[in-house]
Amino acid sequence: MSRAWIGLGGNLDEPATRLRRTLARLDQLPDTRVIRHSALYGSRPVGPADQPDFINAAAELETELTPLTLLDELQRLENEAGRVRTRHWGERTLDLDILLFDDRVVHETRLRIPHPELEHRGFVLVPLAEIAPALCLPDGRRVDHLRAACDATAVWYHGPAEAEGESH
Ligand code: ROI
Repeated sequence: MSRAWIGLGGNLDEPATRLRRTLARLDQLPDTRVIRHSALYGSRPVGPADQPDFINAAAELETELTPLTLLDELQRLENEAGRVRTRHWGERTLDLDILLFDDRVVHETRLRIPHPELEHRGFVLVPLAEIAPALCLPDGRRVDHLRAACDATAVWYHGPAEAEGESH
C-alpha cells in the first residue's frame, strides 16, 4: 500500500464543480481511496495572463497502484473531463499531477516524481501544505517550509471542496 499526493487544477468550464466531481472520482479508482483532500483555492495563472484564474486543490491517496498505473488512471480521468489543452502553459479543463509518491524518486519519460515544479508553485504548495504540512520530500525538505518560502500571493481560499448538501 502506498501514499500518493495529487495536485488538481483547471480553469475552463466551471473548474470548481469539476474539481469537486474529480475528488469523488479519485475515490472510485481501482484499489485506491482518498484519505484527505484540501479546500479549493483560486489562483492567478502561471503562464499567459490572458486566461481565466485557476481553481487548485490537493489530495492524499492510499493506493495499490504503481506510479505509472496511477498516472494512466489520472490521464483517463483527464480525458473523461473532455480535457482541452490549447497552448503551452495555457488554459485547460483538468490537470491531475502526481506530486509525491511515498518517498520515491521516479525519472521516466512519462513521469517525474517529485513533480519538478512542486517546490516553486504556490498553487501546488498552498493546498498541499493544508493537508500535509509535515510531509517531507525524498531529499528531506518539508512541505510547510517550501510553502513558507514560495510566493503564494496569487493564491486565495475559494471555498470548501464539498458543495452545499454534498459529502464525500
Ligand atoms: N496556473 C495556476 N494558477 N494553476 C494551475 O493549476 C496551473 N497549471 C498549469 C499552468 C498553465 C502552468 N499554470 C497554472 O499547467
